[in-house]
Amino acid sequence: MYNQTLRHQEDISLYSNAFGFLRAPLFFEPEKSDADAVVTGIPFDMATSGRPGCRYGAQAIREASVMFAWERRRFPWDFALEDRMKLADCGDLVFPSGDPGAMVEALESHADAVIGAGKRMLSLGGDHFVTLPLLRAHARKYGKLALLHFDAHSDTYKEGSPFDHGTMFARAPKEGLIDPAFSSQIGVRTEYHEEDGFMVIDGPSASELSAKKIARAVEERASGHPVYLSFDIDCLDPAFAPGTGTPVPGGISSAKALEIIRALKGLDIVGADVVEVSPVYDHSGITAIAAAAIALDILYAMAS
Ligand SMILES: [Mn+2]
Repeated sequence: MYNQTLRHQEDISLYSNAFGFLRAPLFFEPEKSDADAVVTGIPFDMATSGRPGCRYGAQAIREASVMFAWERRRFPWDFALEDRMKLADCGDLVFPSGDPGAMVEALESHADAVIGAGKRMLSLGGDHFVTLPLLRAHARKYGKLALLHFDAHSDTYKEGSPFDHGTMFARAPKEGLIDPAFSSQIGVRTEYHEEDGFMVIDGPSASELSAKKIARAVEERASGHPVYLSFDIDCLDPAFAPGTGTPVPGGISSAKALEIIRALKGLDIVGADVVEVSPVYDHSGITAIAAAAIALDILYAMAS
């Protein structure tokens, strides 16, 4: 079993052996660990409308994350994550395959236990549908949330089955989990409707505006409310993230996404996920590497 010190032993190579996200220790009962933040993989892609395969996403992000584990104080932050946040990885959610309803039940009860123990969650998808049960658990603990949503799609589509990765942000306001009036969507470049009530900084605007300007607009919108950050990797242009189910050309770069996250100051980010990484469509692991960097900067933003 790993412990925190192993990560820093210089004679251990970064890539070998078993490991959690950022080589964090593996705890299969995370609510009993002394970690401040818990990483959970969710190997679920049954709600995908396009190309499947993101059930393998969490494992690919973990594997990519080891490349960032050697940096104690991550560039360009002015503190080291481990000085403010103890991290554990509880592996992947266990649920009966072929039963999306059972996944929802398993994820809600897992998230209730982790959040109930006072820990923050970083969840690695899986398809974007996993955000809905995660929002339910977070709203039970924190009340109505402000959503900060990075995506090529609004995911507010009204049609679809009960398990559809394009419908969560139509359902979440109806269930009272999030308030669009406090919420922002960054990078959308497919059809969306203003009457859904979100502040949308669309793909071209997100490329053109400065990261600071975008971050200030998001903060103003969410001010005073607990924030749930959901990052669909297809927010990035397919040049930076080809390994995803529903890629849409015209997105922001990985550099811009990192700049926006790093510019977020004083947001109370109570939970986050990075979803829709589909390694079967990836090349050279670039999508998983981008997702791992984004996930790590989200943890820094949580801790800042
Ligand atoms: Mn999405």
